[in-house]
Amino acid sequence: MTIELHAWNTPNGRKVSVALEEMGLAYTVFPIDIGKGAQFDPAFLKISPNNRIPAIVDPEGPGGAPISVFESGAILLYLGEKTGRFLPADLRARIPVYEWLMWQMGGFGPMPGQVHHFLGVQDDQDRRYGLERYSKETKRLYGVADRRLAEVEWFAGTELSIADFAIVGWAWRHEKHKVDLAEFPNVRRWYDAMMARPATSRGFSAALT
Ligand SMILES: N[C@@H](CCC(=O)N[C@@H](CS)C(=O)NCC(=O)O)C(=O)O
Repeated sequence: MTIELHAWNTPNGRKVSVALEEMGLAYTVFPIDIGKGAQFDPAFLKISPNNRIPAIVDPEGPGGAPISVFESGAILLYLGEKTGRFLPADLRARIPVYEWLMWQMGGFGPMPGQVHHFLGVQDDQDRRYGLERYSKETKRLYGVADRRLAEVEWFAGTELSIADFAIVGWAWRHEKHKVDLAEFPNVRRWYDAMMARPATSRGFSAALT
């Protein structure tokens, strides 16, 4: 039985399609058109009470019983636990995965997301204020990533992990939030390596709409 992926073609949705492809898990997409308010459908709210995509339903959850999971970070952790892949069993090796996953969830997503929002604001003064504030923070975060990737191959160190899947979902939109990867050569190297992976590439081309 395949995992249900309830998502849309957005950075948070793509994190999960990339992870499912990388883990070799079969899945069926249930598009949730957030432009048309499908995230407020009572059936969707049952599995995602925060009315945001993505969410998954795994018919073969723990103990063989179905389980639903919302919040992309929780989904990635669940899938990592389920498969034993891209989430090391050793606690010391797992800590950087937690660190960089939480870094993404708390900053490298919410901040560029605000840039996307303010780019569409009509009032000049409001737009300028928002873009100055959130572009600055977004670029700071790219700088943090760039320094990290100057030291290690993947965010958690020597092994590719769910943290990379979380971060690549947002890096995929770097042009939209006006970041030039030429300014962040280590991020560029990592991003190109991610995109050259056949499974990651499939995760980005899977139809989510
Ligand atoms: N923290 C959530 C954020 C999810 C999120 O913001 N999803 C957006 C699309 S990327 C959404 O569903 N937006 C619908 C809305 O704002 O009503 C996660 O990582 O899953």
